[in-house]
Amino acid sequence: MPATTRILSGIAAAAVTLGLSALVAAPLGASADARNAIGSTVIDLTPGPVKEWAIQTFGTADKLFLTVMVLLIIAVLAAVAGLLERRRLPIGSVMIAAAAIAGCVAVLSRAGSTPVDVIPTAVGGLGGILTLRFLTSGRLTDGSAHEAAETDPGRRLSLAALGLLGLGVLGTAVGAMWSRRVHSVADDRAAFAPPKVARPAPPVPPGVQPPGVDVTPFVTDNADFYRIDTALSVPQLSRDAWRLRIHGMVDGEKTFSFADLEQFELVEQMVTLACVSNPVGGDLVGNAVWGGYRIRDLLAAAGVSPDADMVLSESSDGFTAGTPIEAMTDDRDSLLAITMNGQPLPIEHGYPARLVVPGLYGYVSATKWVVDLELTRFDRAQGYWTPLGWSERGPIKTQSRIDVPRSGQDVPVGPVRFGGVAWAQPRGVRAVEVRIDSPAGEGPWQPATLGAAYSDDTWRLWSFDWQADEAGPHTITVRATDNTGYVQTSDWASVIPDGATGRHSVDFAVV
Ligand SMILES: Nc1nc2c(c(=O)[nH]1)N[C@H]1C(S)=C(S)[C@@H](COP(=O)(O)O)O[C@H]1N2
Ligand SMILES: [Mo]
Repeated sequence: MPATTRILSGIAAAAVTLGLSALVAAPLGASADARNAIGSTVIDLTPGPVKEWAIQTFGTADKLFLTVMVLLIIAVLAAVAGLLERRRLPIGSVMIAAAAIAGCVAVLSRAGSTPVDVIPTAVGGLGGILTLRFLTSGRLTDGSAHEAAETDPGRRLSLAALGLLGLGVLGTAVGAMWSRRVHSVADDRAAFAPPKVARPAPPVPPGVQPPGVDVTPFVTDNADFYRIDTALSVPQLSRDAWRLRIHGMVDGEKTFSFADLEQFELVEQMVTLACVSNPVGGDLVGNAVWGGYRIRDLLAAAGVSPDADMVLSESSDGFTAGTPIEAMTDDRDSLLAITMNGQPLPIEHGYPARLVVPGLYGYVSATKWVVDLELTRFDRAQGYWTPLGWSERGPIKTQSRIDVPRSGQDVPVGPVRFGGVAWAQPRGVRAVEVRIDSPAGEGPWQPATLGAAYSDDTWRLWSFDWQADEAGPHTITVRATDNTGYVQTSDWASVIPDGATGRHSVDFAVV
């Protein structure tokens, strides 16, 4: 049997394994999907700096990258399994069995899995082994002596392997579509009419958006809002299935259903969320009106012990964040949010409920698909990112960004308006200054024009009118001053352990 046929047989066996397990997993849901479990385990086991590199390099496409990598690794292992499989020495089959067992272990190790969830992987593994045994059995080639020479037995074998490969791919696609149909909460979300808001967010004053310059919109559309999380498949949690358990250092444990929440006052808040992984000049920051219930009210219902100093929140897929209790209970009104810009939360932003805490990076506060709040202490518990090298506290740093000009842009000689955004929640932005340097020398810091302030928990847009008269390369740099009088530092710090510092600069040319 030629090596290419062996490799093809191995890959066909892997495809059958994946296809069969996807089909059997469809009715059971994401918790029974071994690829998902293995991918999530890989994410969890990846060292912090490598994760950070993936976020920096691929941004929101980091999961696509992981999926492609996993498929490549599977293909290589499958080729090796095919090459090693012999009629009497089934090394390839043993490899498939080992992979299936590893898949079962990964499935069982995920939050919320049950023993039934290993069935698809076991069935898939068995199917893969039978496929590989069949293709290497010689059943398709041995008969050749008796048959007319016109069907080349090698060709017959390759066609059979290709056919099985195609079936495997088809099974994977059908399984994925079927699973989405059965488990998607898109309909549940579409049917959700949020209750009446008792205290709407104050209206946006005129003048928040600088005119005549294409800076980021003051309110970020839900569709444009950055998304960062460790979820390989977006958790599908219906309002009926959702519960929030509040426990730990409390007077009495409480569990709320979604309907139970209506006993609390629904309030709206405009809050700018920021990711600790946002590099200087990056776009992992967004501003939205969040509607929800004050976490303070929910915690009060359970009665918090005075010794607790952390709220450890957990999502349905096992992500955790450790938030200082005062950030959850003081008058910044941290929310268990159920709406975003007047819509039910988008599924990828945490439907049906998530946390929104003004002033703290998302990794220590903004748990999406949140189902559990444990009152505990910083000396007893840690959130997801802390053991990976991130700081246990994550207050948002004073930052500013240039949106116009874009890097490398040509600016015609004459008057031009530049602009961007600055944030320092919960302190608020007091001033923004820009400096324009050219080969002729370093320019002075000059005040930018600030858009109207909405609140200290939201970003502020700025613009700067400039007369471009000297052709050639230029660099614009920005710095913000927050309401404590602190001027954004020029010292560069990496995003690890607690957020980047430094000043954003953009090179452009006057032409
Ligand atoms: N369940 C869950 N919630 C999560 C995360 C996560 O990985 N899983 N990531 C956090 C991080 S790091 C950030 S910056 C915010 C991002 O929220 P967004 O995706 O809605 O912008 O979500 C937070 N909530
Ligand atoms: Mo983040």
